[in-house]
Amino acid sequence: MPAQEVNFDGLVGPTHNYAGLSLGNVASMTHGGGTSHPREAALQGLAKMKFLADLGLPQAVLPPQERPSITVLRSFGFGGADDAAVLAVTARQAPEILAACSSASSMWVANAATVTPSVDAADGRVPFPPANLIAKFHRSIEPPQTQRTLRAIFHDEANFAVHDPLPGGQALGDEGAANHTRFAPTHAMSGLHFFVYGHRAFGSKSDEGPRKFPSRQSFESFAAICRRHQLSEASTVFAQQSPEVIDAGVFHNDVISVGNENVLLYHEGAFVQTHGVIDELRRSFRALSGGTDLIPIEVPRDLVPLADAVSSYLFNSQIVTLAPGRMALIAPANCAETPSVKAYIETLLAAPRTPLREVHYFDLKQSMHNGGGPACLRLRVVLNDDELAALPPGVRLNDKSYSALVAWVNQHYREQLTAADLADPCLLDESRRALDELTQLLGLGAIYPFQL
Ligand code: SUG
Repeated sequence: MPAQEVNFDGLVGPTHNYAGLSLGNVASMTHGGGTSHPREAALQGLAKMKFLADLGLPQAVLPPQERPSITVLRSFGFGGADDAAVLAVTARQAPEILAACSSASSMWVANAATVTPSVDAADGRVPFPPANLIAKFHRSIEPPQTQRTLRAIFHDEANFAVHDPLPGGQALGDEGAANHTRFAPTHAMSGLHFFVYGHRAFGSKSDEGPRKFPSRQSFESFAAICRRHQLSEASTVFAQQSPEVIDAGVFHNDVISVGNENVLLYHEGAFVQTHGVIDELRRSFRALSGGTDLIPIEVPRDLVPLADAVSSYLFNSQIVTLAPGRMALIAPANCAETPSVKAYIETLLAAPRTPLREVHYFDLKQSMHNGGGPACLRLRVVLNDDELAALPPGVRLNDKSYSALVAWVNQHYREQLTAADLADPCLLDESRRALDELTQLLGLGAIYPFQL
């Protein structure tokens, strides 16, 4: 059956702010304490979605989470007569917890789940295991709402299976699709799944991991997902992310490599024994696809130093298929502003040996300042025609829904936010009003704690 890749992009939530919450994420660490611009952030994300939809690519949206999360604050014992009192007492006693519970981090939906298409699944359904995001407190509170949201959108149990997140704490730390790449000759065909982990929870030596920054994704979490999704051994390849790149600020694999169909763009230093990993991917892909060759594109250090790769977010570009054998790079504007990266992209597009033919730069600076580029903002879901028809139509992006969402952002989002604003009870009310209206726009019914 025909199938297409649908990009589900996370809408930036009304509390988008810079709290410096992510150790190991250089942009988040650098911009912590700055003033954010939630309206601009949401409009930048929508502009990227609209561009992809206009290219003829199926595009959909995922709603943000409710923040600040009063549910989580109450569970920590911050009490009061009403929600405004809960905010006030938290702001007074533990502003750092209020900041963490106010993050709009659910916008980076590449971390929402690890999705594999039904063509690869034993039971013929698309599985959605919400990532537990256990490595960072502010993200570890996302999975319950992620699960409710996914259940509202992928409600048709004949076609979709929304799982529980992995249990197991740190040992099973899971960051979702940010560390997973699927290769296939075309999206509709059976695929090879590439899982990149930062560490092994069991049996590894202490000198094998990164020294400066933590690794978030464990080998064991992806092994569990492979078992749950019943992926065959022949259809999976595992690789360890290089500790050196984690220490340079590569907190997810999608900051150092990106794939699409039969193409993999990666930095020379991305993996432990990169060349061995690429050989294994080539062999496995050839065997699984019945002879199609993988096209690995290695970006050498001497053309793009690691620091430029991290600051420009070259590898957090999306690669999308425009027509058979023709792909485009959807890149952050920062790439055009980084001389080594800009020159590299120009050379790459001029080379006839890859399907990459065009580049489109996007100003996503609001999200980028927290370490989220084009690829972080989207969750790729390959859906066949039946599965596509089972989606609530309101989540698809088209001219009409785009205009409605832009008007919705302009009506409800603040122009700017600072840390002090997070304690403002009006911000909570505004956010809830916005989300309540959004669920109606998207046709999702009640999904948030304040609506239930
Ligand atoms: O988990 N930043 C996110 C960025 C996630 C990017 N996603 C992918 N690479 N797929 C993170 O580190 C920063 C929030 C703050 O500091 O306010 C943050 O959570």
